[in-house]
Amino acid sequence: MGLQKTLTIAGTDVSGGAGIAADLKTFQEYETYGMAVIVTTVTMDPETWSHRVFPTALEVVDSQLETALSLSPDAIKTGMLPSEEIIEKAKDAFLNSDAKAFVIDPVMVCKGDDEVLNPGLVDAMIEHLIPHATIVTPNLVEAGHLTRRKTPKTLEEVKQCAEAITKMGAKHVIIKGGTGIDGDKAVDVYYDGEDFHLLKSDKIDASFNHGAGCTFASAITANIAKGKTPLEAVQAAKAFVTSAIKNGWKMNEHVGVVRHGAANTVEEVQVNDEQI
Ligand code: PXL
Repeated sequence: MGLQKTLTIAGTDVSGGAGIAADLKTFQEYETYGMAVIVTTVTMDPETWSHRVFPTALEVVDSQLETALSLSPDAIKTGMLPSEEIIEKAKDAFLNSDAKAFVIDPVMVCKGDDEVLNPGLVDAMIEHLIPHATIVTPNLVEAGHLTRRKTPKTLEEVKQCAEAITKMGAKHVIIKGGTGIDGDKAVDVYYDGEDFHLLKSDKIDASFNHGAGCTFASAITANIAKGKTPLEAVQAAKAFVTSAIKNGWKMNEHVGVVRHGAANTVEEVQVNDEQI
């Protein structure tokens, strides 16, 4: 029997924690058939771990997309898209496919940094990606940039960002509050244009969490490809990524990565869903 086909259009993080590697590892954990279009290559200086970002030549992006679309992906996810042209190409790929979901992880900053590298990218995401998104998965900083507000800090501010993002055309949004919203739980806020759900898990040590965002969005993609609703998909994905973070490990003196498949191999964690 064939498998559901999940396509990521994203960057490759050579260290294997985030980006394409995280996506394919996660797709495999769910036994979907992972495929990849590499639009960026990110390398790290071995001494300082500062990142270098190399966009893929447009001709090479086009050729990869042509191949990927010929294989009829069931769900498409985007990650680090390095230019406005490539953002438009990702949109066209989805619109020219029969994929049932377009999952947008609006990667715009490197971890811990709240300066957007290229402000034009945010405009292009708003124009080309958000209106077609089945679900968008911003963290707090990205939610602020997408809605042209300051980074949301309270639950009320996060809810306002979620409403604004659905008004921009996204069908669903999950804002990853994580440990950044006051309270004793790690809270992510899901909104479908009508109802809010607070997905809560225990706050855990997140020292080794490189790759968490990519893992979460690709887990959502795999779950939707396999027939779950977006809400069921985020519930499953939050449990999956929380286990991955809890079991993260130190790779070197600069970075600690999530253990992508920990939910299947080490332990399951509990997520509570509260509709408000
Ligand atoms: O975590 C964001 C991210 C996404 N994609 C790639 C990355 C990173 C962070 O380093 O390298 C390719």
